[in-house]
Amino acid sequence: MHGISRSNDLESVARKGGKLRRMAVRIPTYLADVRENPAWLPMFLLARTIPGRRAHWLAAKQPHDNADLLPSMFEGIESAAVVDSLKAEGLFSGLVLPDAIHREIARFASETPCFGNFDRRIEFLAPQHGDTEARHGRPILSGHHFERALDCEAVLAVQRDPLLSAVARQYLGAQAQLITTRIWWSFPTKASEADRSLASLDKYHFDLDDWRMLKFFFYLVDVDENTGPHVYVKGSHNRRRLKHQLTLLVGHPAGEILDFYGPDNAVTLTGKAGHGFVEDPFGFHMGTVAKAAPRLMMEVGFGVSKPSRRRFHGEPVIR
Ligand SMILES: O=C(O)CCC(=O)C(=O)O
Repeated sequence: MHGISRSNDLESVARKGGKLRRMAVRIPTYLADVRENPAWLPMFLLARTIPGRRAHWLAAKQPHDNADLLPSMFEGIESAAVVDSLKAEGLFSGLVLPDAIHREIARFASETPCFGNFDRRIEFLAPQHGDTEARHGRPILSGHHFERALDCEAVLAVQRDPLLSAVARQYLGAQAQLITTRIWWSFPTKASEADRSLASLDKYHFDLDDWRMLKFFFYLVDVDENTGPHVYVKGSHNRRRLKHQLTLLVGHPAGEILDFYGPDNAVTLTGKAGHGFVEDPFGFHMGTVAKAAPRLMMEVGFGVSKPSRRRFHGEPVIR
């Protein structure tokens, strides 16, 4: 009995040490963010609390345009239906990219070198992932195209589609603006916990880059249980344990999340190439590590504040 409680004590010390380390490594980035934009600090401290968010939401301006009248590649999707689902669940799944668009982006992503593990020194073509790992002698979990994504006309067409901006304005308010566009590979590999955490994989977390955000995701290859599907916890965008509001950490153990929201609310999003969904990333979500085949994904993100020059994923900042 004594042995068990002692080993539990040691585990808890190790866990807390891990948490402190995770917070400590981010301090230089936080300081750079405050220096660049002092308004970042109140956001960073208060946007994780439900009252702070609700207060900020009161500043949302009503949009007056009707972008549903503009031609969109997402035929038959009404922005109001998407927004209703986002408000209720934090998630709408059911967007479909035209075949020509997702095939063009996938071709571009296979033929354009990407950067492994967010490191610009590891540059390779996705089909050469195995050789590249062997050459560098380390697992390569992700391959980002960074600013090169914007050389692909099909990427720009998705980014500029009027449905995306209409949904963003109706959900976030008239201040909504495009902040990120990225395409990236997630490769099956044996990655360390630190690499997985950097790639937002295998740990429920929420995003805290702005007071109010929205992220559109599109699969560019078929994604099943073995291809690293994205997971979202429905309803977690507007309900939060006090404990998870009063900590600087954004990632939490699956047990704590599933106990609070119920396992049935964790939706694993699988779908064919072209399948898309949109989520409020204040809700808990995560990617999972691909087991059998690489996943290629596109993200278009919206926020309401001046985007910081530093983007976590190194993608271009749209001004
Ligand atoms: O790769 C994924 O599915 C998750 C991405 C993610 O967590 C994020 O963009 O915040």
